[in-house]
Amino acid sequence: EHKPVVIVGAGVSGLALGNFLLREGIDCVVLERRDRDHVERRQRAGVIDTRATRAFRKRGLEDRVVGGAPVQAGLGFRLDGRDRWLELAVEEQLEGRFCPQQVLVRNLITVFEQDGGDLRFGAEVAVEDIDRPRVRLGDGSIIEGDFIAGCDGSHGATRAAVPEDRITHHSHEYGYAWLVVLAEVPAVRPTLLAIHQRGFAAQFGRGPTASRFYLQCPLGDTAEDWPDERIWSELETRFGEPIATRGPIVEKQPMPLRGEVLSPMSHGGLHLLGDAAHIVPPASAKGMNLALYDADALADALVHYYRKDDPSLLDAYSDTRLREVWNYQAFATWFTDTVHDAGDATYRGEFRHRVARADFERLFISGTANRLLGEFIAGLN
Ligand code: RFL
Repeated sequence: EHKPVVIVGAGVSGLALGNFLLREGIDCVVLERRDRDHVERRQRAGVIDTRATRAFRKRGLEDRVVGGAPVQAGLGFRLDGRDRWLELAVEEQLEGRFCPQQVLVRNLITVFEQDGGDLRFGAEVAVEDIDRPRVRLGDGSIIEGDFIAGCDGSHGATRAAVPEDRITHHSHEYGYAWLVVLAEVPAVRPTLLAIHQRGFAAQFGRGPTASRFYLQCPLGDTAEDWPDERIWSELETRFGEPIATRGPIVEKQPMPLRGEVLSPMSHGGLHLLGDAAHIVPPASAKGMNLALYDADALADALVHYYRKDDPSLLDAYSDTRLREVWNYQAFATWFTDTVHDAGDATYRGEFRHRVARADFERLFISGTANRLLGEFIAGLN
């Protein structure tokens, strides 16, 4: 008799895994501590890349789940206040979509419920045992599973349930922060990345009426240091052009940029996915996508286990995922450092500044460098 796969957390990784397992007829339950409204409103990422789109397509879910305009064939930079359009040579990149994370999450919830999935909101999980998988809910009830999928983010209960001597935390601080701003302003261009001596800035559309703005700022800055007027004028300086409309700012919060990897990602009957296992800075636009690749890989491994009685893919889950996670950490550190150092020379000095400029210019000169960036953006490297 099989027990369910207990999925902790209804973010992108938990909901994607739940839907994948449901399609394969594998029994699962998704447990989420917040209420539905909170989960459906949480605005974060904005791009589903090619590889993640294909994971939904492979299981017949693309049309029901992935919405939004196709991504562009390149990236729109402003270098020292002037337009520099970087055309990307990788055609496959164009299968990605501008899909705000909360739209994806809402679609995943709808489809999971339409297909008869067991999803419980307001269900805060405490992990009782990871070797004989067992969790306890707030009301004291116990759920046993064949496996626990830890999809509960970087402050969740599953990663914390692993004894310290069985897990290694690798972390990296970038040394600067981003002021993360959400405003009711339509994006003029789908992507705008400014490299400027005063620091990096960016604007990304989040649906037709909202934008995310990012402003590089020193570690330790608080939201109070950034009155709305200062945000707008600093954005205009770094973009080198006026902001057409200044709509209401609905959220602003400084976020130190960091990378983190927990190793291994599997412990007995517990497998970690998404932010529970690894963090990449938003500059890489890979956080949500890595969470989706994890769900894709774990679903494949579980199908193999249940259908063919073959645990080999499950046993290999951590090693295979970590190889790829480190590859994307490598991309994230390179891309993040390049777009910051190519602008502000004060953080890491004139030498790194010039190296970063060379790294940046190479993307326009070398087809090979351009292709490599395109592969990472598509998620196909
Ligand atoms: P999630 O989506 O945070 O979901 C975790 C869920 O677990 C629940 N939970 C629990 N449930 C039950 N019991 C417990 N004990 C629980 N503890 C926690 C939580 O309530 C939550 O619902 O994690 P997941 O699935 O790993 O997905 C990861 C992504 O959400 C994350 O990587 C991205 O949002 C990162 N990210 C970006 N990623 C991109 O790919 N592109 C971007 O442009 C991008 N921009 C961003 C971002 C993250 C941001 N923030 C706020 C961290 C911009 C921002 C500002």
